Order: sequence, then structure tokens, then C-alpha cells
Amino acid sequence: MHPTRRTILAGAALALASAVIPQAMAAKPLVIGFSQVGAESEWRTANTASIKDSAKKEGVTLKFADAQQRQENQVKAIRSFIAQRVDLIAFSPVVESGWDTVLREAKAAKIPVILTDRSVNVSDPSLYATLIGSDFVEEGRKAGRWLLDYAKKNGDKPLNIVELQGTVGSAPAIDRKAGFEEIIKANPKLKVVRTQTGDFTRTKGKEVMEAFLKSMGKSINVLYAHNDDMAIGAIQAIEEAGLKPGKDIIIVSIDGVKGAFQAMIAGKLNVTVECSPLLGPQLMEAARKVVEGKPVDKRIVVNESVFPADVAAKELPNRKY
Ligand code: GYE
Repeated sequence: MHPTRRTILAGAALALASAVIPQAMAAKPLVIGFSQVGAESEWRTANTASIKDSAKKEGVTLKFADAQQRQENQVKAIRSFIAQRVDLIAFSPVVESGWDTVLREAKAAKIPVILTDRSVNVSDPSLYATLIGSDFVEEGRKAGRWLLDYAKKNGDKPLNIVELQGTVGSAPAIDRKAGFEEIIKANPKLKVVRTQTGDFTRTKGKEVMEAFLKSMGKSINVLYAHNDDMAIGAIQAIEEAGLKPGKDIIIVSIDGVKGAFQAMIAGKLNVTVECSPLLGPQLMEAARKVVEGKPVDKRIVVNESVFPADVAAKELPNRKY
């Protein structure tokens, strides 16, 4: 071949290669390993859907593992994501403690970690890039403020409160309890007389409420449930005991799922504090930044409200979960 022609051809091949390679690199899908807590509540189902939908929309390959509310399953899933060399690991930790070892393994493998929804207690904060989720202490405070206000408007009578806690050792159970207590102690007539875990599920919520009713009967004035599902389970128990939920027993809960709006419209639940499960879009955005080495805030908080029963009918059509 003529030398000039050869140069031109080689040049063209080079130009083609340099045009094609960066594009091919950019098109390589981000691979995220995600370990979900389980499917314990309406909130969780909506959270899973949000994460899966956003991954699809963003062209992210999502390796999804359901831990069925067990920490050992999450540890196993994280180790398997490390072995598969995913680009990033995200997970919603079922409980706060016991994560140091496995997160150190991820760090040693140079795989960044993002926490969604729930926080962890680790000695080294560099073990995760960011936590995307709600402020659970503030949610507990919002529930407490609603009740303080209710007590004031209702003649400031003494109120016996029973509390259904979330999963033992989980961030939302610890924080929602603390935030609520911090606020209600301003009124000494408000007393938590029983408190027990209902593990964030309807079945357990119902079971524990039955036990509360057996031991306390009509002396229960208020139920504070750490999530709507437990409140909905408890509503059944209250009705089966011949009492009127929302009237004989005032019910305050957290999440703001559709089931809670329906219960409010039926007059069986008094208020729900919103906790948005729609974290998918924020997770995908943060994951991309972290993998590209761009800075992200260590704490990304979700915007939320409080919905009393009198706005339920108007709000229900706007609810996405
Ligand atoms: O409130 C509850 C779910 O971690 C915020 O977990 C989440 C909680 C949510 O099971 O319904």
C-alpha cells in the first residue's frame, strides 16, 4: 500500500477508536448490589419498588437481595457483592450495630458503600460514603407534638399511652422512641404505661396490642405505633376487643402509607407522620457521584410532613405509596 494511504487509514482507525472507546466506557452500566431489610411493611414494599424503578430508569444494573429482617443475611449478601466486584454496595441496615467487620472488608476491596433509610453505629465513619434517609428522631418528635396538642385541646386529662416499638435495635425504633419521649415529658400527665416491639409488622402489632388490652383494658387512652402497619394490626385487635379505634383509643403512627390514609378516612386512626420511602432517585444520583469520585453530603435527608385525619380524604389521591 502507498505509504500516505497507509497513514491516512491508520489515522482514520485511530480517530474511530478514540471516538468509540469513551462512548463504550460511558455506556458501561453501573452495577449496584443492594441488600434490603425485608418486606415487613407497606413502607418497605414501596421503598423496594422505588429503588428497582429508579435503577431501571437510570440504566443501572441492580443486584437485589432480600434479608428477611435478618442481619446475618445482610452480611452474607454484602460479602457476595464484594466477591462479585460490584461498583457500589448499598443497603438498609436492619439494626444499628455489628457492621464494622463487613464494612472494613468492603473498604479493603475498594468498593464504596451507601446506607439507605437506616443508620449504623460504626467506629470509623469513612466506612460509608453517605446515609440517605429520614430523620427518625424528628418523626418521633412530630408524633409527640401532635399528642401534646391533642392533650391540651382535650381538657388536659391524664393519658395512658401504650407504645408499639419497631424492630429491636433498629435506628427507627431507637430514634422514634427517643424523639417522642423528649417531647411528651413536657406534660407529666402523659405516661407511657406499656412498651413492646411489634417488629414493624401487622401481625405482631395486632398480637402485642391484644396483650396490652388484656392487661390494661379500657385504661388505655393512646396508642403510639412506630409504623402504620403495626397501627393497622392494632386497630383490628382494638375492634375485636369491642372498642373503637380512633375514639376510645387515640392512635398516632408514622410512615404515611395509603393504608394509614384509608384508616384515617374510616375514623380509626388519628394521625400519621410522613416518612418517605421513595429514596430510589436520590440513591442512583449519589451512587453515580460516589463511583465517579465526586463529593456527596455525608447525610442526605428526605423532606416530609404530618397528616392529621381531617386532611386524609383530600390527600389520599396524591399519595404515591
Ligand atoms: O417506618 C417501617 C419499616 O426503616 C423507616 O421500616 C423504615 C421503617 C418504616 O418497616 O414501616
